[in-house]
Amino acid sequence: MKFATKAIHAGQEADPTTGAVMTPIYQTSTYQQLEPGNHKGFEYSRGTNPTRKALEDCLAALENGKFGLAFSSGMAATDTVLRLLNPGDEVITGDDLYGGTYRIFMKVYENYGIKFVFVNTSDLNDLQSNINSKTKLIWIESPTNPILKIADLQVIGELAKKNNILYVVDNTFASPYLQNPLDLGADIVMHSATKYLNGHSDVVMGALILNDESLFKRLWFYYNAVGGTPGPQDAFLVLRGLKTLHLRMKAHCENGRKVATYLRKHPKIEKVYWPGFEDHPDFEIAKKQMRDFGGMVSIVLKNADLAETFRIASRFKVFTLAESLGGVESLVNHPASMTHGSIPKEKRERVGVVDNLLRLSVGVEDPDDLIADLEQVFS
Ligand code: P1T
Repeated sequence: MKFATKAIHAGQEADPTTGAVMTPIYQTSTYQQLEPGNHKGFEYSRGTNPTRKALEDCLAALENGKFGLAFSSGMAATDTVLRLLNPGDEVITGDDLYGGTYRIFMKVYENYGIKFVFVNTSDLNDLQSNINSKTKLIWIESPTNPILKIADLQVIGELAKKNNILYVVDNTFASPYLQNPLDLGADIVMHSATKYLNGHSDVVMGALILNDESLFKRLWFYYNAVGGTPGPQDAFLVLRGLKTLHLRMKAHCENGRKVATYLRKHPKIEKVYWPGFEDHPDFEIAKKQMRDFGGMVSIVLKNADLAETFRIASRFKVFTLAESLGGVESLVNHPASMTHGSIPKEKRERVGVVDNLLRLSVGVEDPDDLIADLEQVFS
């Protein structure tokens, strides 16, 4: 089946008891057993729930994987992967990352004796030269949050395989509509389903998708044992959101291109980060592994200090100043003080997360209204 058909149908059949076409919200914590162990595949909703199972099967289909696991947040999904590690292990990851991912690495798991090495994931030599016998995990965001750097997912996959290292790709910024890391060698795809997958900014959720059954069993153990799993109402909402993922992503990409192109010519903007520009340093890799370039655009304001940047960020009327991304509505975010505030200033500035950087999540409103909003902000 092709993407749009899977987005609408995968994992979902008419309800066997009533014929309901939409998967019901199975709002139950537990399931009847006729005798101990004799049940219909569902025992207790921390471990399994039919609404969540439909969502997990749909997510797996969209990422071309066999197994899907849904979590109560993207961070809970990340945490579950990190539980596979042991003290003394090393992780290679990117120098540009979501602030919460940096925080769980450095402020939670480093305390358990795990070492995190931050490299420029667009530079394969930097990545390769940091691999050693203790390296047990490579964690990649592509496009990165918020600088929109692109890593060559396939080449990193080959490196990971050769060195027997678990390889995870956080595919939140691209969504499975734009790229499928499992097809490029990733062992696990991670998502903040809060973003494009749900698409309506009304749920916080995470997901892992993978192919290997023994790895799935290890992850499922922590999923059930620790219990960071979402409720059925949220699973229903994300399942509904997925039905329009392909339509929304097309519109995000079109609007993203228009906004990025407009801003690039604007005299008040010093720099525009968007991987669809032919002179973006990673454009050729983006073109090779992505179907389009997405709706995330980051900008550096010309000659603006922190106070002026705050003034500009507060002036938007159609864009809303808020954390998060990937919803139908356009958002503007100030990474240095909001989403990436937990990264030390000197570390974030080294990769470009400066005080005068704003990140736009371009929504699916009429692009003329988005551009008119930018026009009034910068006039
Ligand atoms: O917020 P949560 O669903 O727990 O997902 C965390 C997460 C993981 N990975 C990436 C690439 C992310 O962007 C996020 C969440 N990011 C934001 C809230 C943000 O505004 O960037």
